[in-house]
Amino acid sequence: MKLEQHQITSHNERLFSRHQQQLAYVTTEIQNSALILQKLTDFQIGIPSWALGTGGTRFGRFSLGGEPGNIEEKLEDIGLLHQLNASSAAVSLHIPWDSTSNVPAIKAIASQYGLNFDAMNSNTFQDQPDQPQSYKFGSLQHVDKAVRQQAIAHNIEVIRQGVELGSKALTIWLADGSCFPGQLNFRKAFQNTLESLQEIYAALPADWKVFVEYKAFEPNFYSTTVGDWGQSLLYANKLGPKAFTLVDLGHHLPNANIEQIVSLLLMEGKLGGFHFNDSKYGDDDLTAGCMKPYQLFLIFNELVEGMDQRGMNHTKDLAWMIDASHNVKDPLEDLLQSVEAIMIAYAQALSVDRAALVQAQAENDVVRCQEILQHAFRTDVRPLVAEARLRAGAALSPLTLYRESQVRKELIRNRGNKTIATGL
Ligand code: LRH
Ligand code: MN
Ligand code: MN
Repeated sequence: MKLEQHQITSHNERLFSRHQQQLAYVTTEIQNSALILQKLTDFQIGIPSWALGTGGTRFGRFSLGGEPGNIEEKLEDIGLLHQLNASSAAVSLHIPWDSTSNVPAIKAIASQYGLNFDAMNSNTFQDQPDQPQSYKFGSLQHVDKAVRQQAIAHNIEVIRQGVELGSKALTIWLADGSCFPGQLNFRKAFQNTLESLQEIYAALPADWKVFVEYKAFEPNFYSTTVGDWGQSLLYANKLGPKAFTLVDLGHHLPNANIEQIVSLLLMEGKLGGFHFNDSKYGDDDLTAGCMKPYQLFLIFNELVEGMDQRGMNHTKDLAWMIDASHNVKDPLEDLLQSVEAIMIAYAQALSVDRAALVQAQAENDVVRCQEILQHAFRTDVRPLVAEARLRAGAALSPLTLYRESQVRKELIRNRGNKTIATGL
């Protein structure tokens, strides 16, 4: 389903005068609002193909209805999000959850909606029906070379599919690790994993990147073979210039200082991209910014500062992706909320008075440093984010328009009430 242009226009007309008042106020408050608007317009966030259906938990799943049953319908849903917010121009696929058997058709649908293919994800954390070897005791780390070879071949196949679609990166997340002390020789596991990654790296096209995603826990609960940013960085450094670390916000031990990690990875030129989400306990995969919006802002503060220092392009030089899963919300509404939260944090970080902060830091004026950051965080930049959307032909309030146009009802009418999206 697609929205008609007149639906967006009449929605915007209704909200316009209120929006104008709010915008007038914020543009007097923020010095560099023109620059922020331009950066917000350019900024695009990749939507994970696995977030478009209700995720469920291991205790159950409650179908929402109207969920996409194949990649074509997933692209249709992301196209709708992009129509609403003009900031969701990419999809991140997960193989084999997504089947790319009909590449020309998939590409045609993607270009019809103005979508690109962000990083491809491989899956060696589940056994597939016809595969000869099992990943029960790991994949790239496995003690048995035949298992490692199978996992390597899968990753190379994912690269091949990505090349056909026009993607430029592979994200590898491994469930590899151990559940009990003594189960694994850590060094052997590391070395096996490195050798396996080297074979995958050798298959990367010249203009591709590989992202090594780390996670401290789950499904293994004693050790994880790519357990933190240090281990991921070790692999990335040993692999070479096309290898980078990917930060998933939910993959750290409690209270980790993620913004400091981001700052140092940027300094080393080894930050590849993000999986945005939020969490209270573990890898909760909740809506970005729903629990710790200040942390999200602090992360963006480091990103803006570090990328500007290195002369990086805010939009193109990192892979910005969401990784979320929804149990009680309409996933499309949730994704609209996540994108909005990310854009807000980005705009706030862009509004930080950088020169004043540098000076306050040099003078060890701790109070002033805090005031500068919190002033930016506490300024309501939502009218700027809305204005960027308006200029791009999207909706002033995407969520309101989504509900007004009864999108879910229409999707249920088209796809049925008992639907299961492929994925988690
Ligand atoms: C692992 C993870 C990884 C997977 C996705 C489904 O927790 O974050 O990125 O590919 O979830
Ligand atoms: Mn992830
Ligand atoms: Mn995760």
